[in-house]
Order: sequence, then structure tokens, then C-alpha cells
Amino acid sequence: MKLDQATIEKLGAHLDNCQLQAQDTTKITDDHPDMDWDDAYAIQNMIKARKLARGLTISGLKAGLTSHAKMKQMGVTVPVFGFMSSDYEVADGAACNMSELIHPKVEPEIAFMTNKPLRGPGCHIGAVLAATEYVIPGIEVIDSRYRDFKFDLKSVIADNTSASRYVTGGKKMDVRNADLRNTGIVLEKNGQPVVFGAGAAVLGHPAAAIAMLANHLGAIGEEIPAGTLILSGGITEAVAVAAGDTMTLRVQGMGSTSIRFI
Ligand code: OOG
Ligand code: MG
Repeated sequence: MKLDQATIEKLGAHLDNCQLQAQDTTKITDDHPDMDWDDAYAIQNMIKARKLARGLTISGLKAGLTSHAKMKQMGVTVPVFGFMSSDYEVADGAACNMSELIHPKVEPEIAFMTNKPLRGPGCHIGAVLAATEYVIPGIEVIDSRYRDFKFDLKSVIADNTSASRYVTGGKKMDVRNADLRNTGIVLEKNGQPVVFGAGAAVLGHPAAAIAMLANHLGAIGEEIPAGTLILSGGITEAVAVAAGDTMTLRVQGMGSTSIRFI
């Protein structure tokens, strides 16, 4: 760690407040170029602690930057991990208020629900599939707190990987009946298809993103508990949205889920 506890608390509070006030900020590595990966996750944990202190609960975990399309869009090279809190959850088909967001974009994802704990090191796709209760379509709304959505990896980890809202819905699918590499997805904006993809865009298989998360947590002595919802990462680049837009994600064999912006 390169930052002291007071600085970590200050930066966590700053990013949390930026989200609460829908206010953007310069990226934190501008002022703290020496911060390391542990500092970045410590700042993310500070945001989590502040949310828990406000009575919110943790409603899921996420992997991000798990597809080449996303890495290319954001100019980075390795995946990142974050969490979702109860205030991020949107009901299927419900509306998201643009006044609470800075510059939201949406991502088509496949969400996993676990039924056994997953612990690394050594977690792999087979272990993830054996611990998956079901998979389901998920749309993630990302909303970087950084100006113009521009960041480096440490800054985006500290900012809880741009997490801001998510919706899941459609049909729960048993992974024994799915080939998630070949599973096709279509994301529609106001009824028009805008991006297309298949599960393999995420690290060759979306379960690989969950294994990577388990291995990341294992390195710090933590695990993915049974009963955890996990977003495996955007299959395509993220799509910007504006008030009035309705976004629908269709996933092969799993129906659809949607979210509106007002
Ligand atoms: C970082 C979060 C990326 C994903 O699914 O790739 C992410 C960002 O692009 O702002 O959630
Ligand atoms: Mg995402």
C-alpha cells in the first residue's frame, strides 16, 4: 500500500459523494500517481463500507473489462472486479432516472447465480459451472464517476468499476442445457438492434470471468459465497443512453430483460 488510511477514506468518500450527487471528477491517479492495486481495492472497499453504514446491502459482484470489445473501448488490458449494492438493483422493465446518473452506458451481460461457494486459487470453468444454480440475462448500467468516462485501471477499480445500476430478467437457464460460448445476444435500443455478440466474447467463456473473480478473491483469503449474483462482464462495447431510451437485451434461449431511462 502506498496511501495512508486517511487518504483512502478521503478518496472513498469523494467517489461515493460523486455518485450520490451525480457529479464527475478528475481521475484519482492524477493526484495520486503512486497508488498501487491494493490502494485501489481499499478505496473500493471504503465505498462499500459507507454504503453498508447507510443500511444498504451487497446484492452481487461483477467482473468487468472481460471482453476485447470492452478492453479496446476503454484502452485497458486486464479485467477488474467490483460489487453491486441494493440501491443499484432495478426491476425488470423499470425506469432509471437520468438525473441520478452522470453519463450512463449499458452493457449486455450474462449473470450467474451460485449455489455453492467458489474459492480460488485454481478455480476454473468446470468448477464455476458445477456451482451455478442458473444463468440469466443481465443489463449493467455503468456510469464512471470520471470526467468523459476516461480512466486507468487503478482509478476505475477505486471507483467500483463504474457500477451504477443493473437489471436481470427473462428465463433462468440451467447451465447443463446451455453452451454459453455459442449463446447469442442482441441488445436493442428502442426496438432497433444496436450490438450483437456471443458468450465467447467474454474470455472465451463467461464462466471464466467468474473463475477469475474467485481466484482474485482467493488471493486475499475470500470466496464467492453460495447464493451470489455475479455479472460476468459486457459482451460488446457499452452503448450510451439518454432519457427516453428503452434498452432490451435478448439472450438466446433465455428470453429478454429491459430497462428504461427517464
Ligand atoms: C469499467 C467497467 C466495465 C464491463 O462489463 O466490462 C464493465 C468501465 O468500462 O467503465 O462493467
Ligand atoms: Mg459490466
